[in-house]
Amino acid sequence: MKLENPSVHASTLEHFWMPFTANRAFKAAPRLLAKADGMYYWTPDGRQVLDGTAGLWCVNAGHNRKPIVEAVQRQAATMDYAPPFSMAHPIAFEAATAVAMLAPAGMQRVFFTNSGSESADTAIKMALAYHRARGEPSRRIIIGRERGYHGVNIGGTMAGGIPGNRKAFPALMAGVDHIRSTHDLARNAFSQGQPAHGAEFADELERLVTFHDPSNIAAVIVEPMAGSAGVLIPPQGYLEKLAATCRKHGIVLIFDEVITGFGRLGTPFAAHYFNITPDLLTCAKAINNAAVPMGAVIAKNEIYDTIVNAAPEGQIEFLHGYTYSAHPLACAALLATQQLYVDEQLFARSQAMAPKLAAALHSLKGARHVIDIRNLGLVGGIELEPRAGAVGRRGLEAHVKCFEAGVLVRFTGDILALSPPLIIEEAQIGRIVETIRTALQSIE
Ligand code: PXG
Repeated sequence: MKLENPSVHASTLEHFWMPFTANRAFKAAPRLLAKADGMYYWTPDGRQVLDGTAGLWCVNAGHNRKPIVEAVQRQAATMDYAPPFSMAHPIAFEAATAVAMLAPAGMQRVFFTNSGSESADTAIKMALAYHRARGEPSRRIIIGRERGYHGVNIGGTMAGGIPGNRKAFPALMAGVDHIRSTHDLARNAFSQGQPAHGAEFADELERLVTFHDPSNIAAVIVEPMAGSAGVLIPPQGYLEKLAATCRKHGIVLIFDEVITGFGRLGTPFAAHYFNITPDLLTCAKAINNAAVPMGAVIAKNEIYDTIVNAAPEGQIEFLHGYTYSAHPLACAALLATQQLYVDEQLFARSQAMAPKLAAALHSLKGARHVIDIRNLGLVGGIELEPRAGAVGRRGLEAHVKCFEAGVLVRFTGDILALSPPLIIEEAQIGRIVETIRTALQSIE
């Protein structure tokens, strides 16, 4: 059917209620992207913008890569959609196998979702279902961490630790508790890689476990490296302590790897980077280069076996799933993306470029407004001194100045974040960092 109402086609900004956006400010001065290729975006008026953020931490292979584009086109023309409940299509199994092959040993069961938020909520449900299947249904408390981000669905909102995201929803907040953030500027400012101080922040988990009693605690969910709340790098020894406490008390450890998954730290997952195997691992974004919405929860085989074997034969074991779980287009994009990661050895490339990014970033020490610089893998964080009485303004203004100068940099409050596609060249790293330096000079 042809749309007859011409207003449907008229270009207006008012109808789209934008996510995580100051709608009124944005619509007064929009920043739009209309085209992308490799390391670059283009604005509708044809201005080129170097992508320092891989979209939103997700386009790890670079934009509009031909093998991915063609795989999605082929799949769209072959079979647009097939139901995933008590039915399936072959590439769903191929896609799960590709992810399982990359995952840590013993974690070869893959549940598909459509986003990082859905992955967080799915993982929380899996942890609760697992304890129930094991005969310990009293384990219901979920422990997150201050400044943690696990998306915006109900489970992720309650387990998350960003006050602004939580404050309007007090009724959701029963049954959760939080350990403190590891951010410690006084001791760790300008650390390179993992900071030396702060392993003891993990001791708080032991305190909460004692306080609530282990028999009531289902899971701990943390980002191994927290991205969206401002690039918070785990102190040396911290994750090891968290994992040991979980193991000791039979608590399910969930790593939220929505940002760290698929090469961001130079390894398939942060679990490999830190050599710690969680019980559940959530991912999304770079799983298929963000070409089609997709996420996944990777479960320990034992969790799958426990839940599945607890149900009577012939009954659905885990009453959960999405209409678009393992969507054929998303699976096609996944397979092409994973092949591209292998063909171009992009995880190794990420590892090789990490020290170059770190050196360039840390050259900003002493630049105007900079109070900390953090790095891990192909991730950088630059913390700015907040302007008195206007927290967050400097971050926003730096972001806008960089965008006007042709470089896309992410900001969260007064922290600038970098997470470029893994195909980035050294000269492009230099350009990003010099653009930031100039932008910081030009703002108050
Ligand atoms: N977990 C983590 C660790 C994330 O970073 C999500 C879950 C949610 O994923 P979805 O696909 O539902 O958005 C994320 C998402 C930022 C920024 O500014 C980061 C995210 C989302 C929005 C902004 O860094 N990450």
